[in-house]
Amino acid sequence: MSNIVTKPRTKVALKTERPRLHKVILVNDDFTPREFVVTVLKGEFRMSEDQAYRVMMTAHRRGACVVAVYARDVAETKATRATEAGRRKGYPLMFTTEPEE
Ligand code: TYC
Repeated sequence: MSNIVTKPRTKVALKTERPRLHKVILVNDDFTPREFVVTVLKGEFRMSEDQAYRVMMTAHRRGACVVAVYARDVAETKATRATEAGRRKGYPLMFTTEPEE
């Protein structure tokens, strides 16, 4: 008879998944002036005039455009602030967020 004693060892693999980044998306509408969209993009997302104009025109032509990706709370805060900037002027300007795949 075998008298080998084996001690069970439990190994816990510590795997933490990196939190998903969230996209901020600019949604087109028919009322917000182009120049105002550019101003908001520059102010809230630290874009140059050129970058902001391109993003605004992409949303204008295609219906929506990804502005940037951030950690979830940052994306939500920026989208809310940018949407409120439009709301304060009476524009329906809209920024939304969604998780990256
Ligand atoms: N479509 C608007 C106009 O013609 C401009 C605009 C662009 C508004 C992008 C919103 O996300 C937007 N005045």
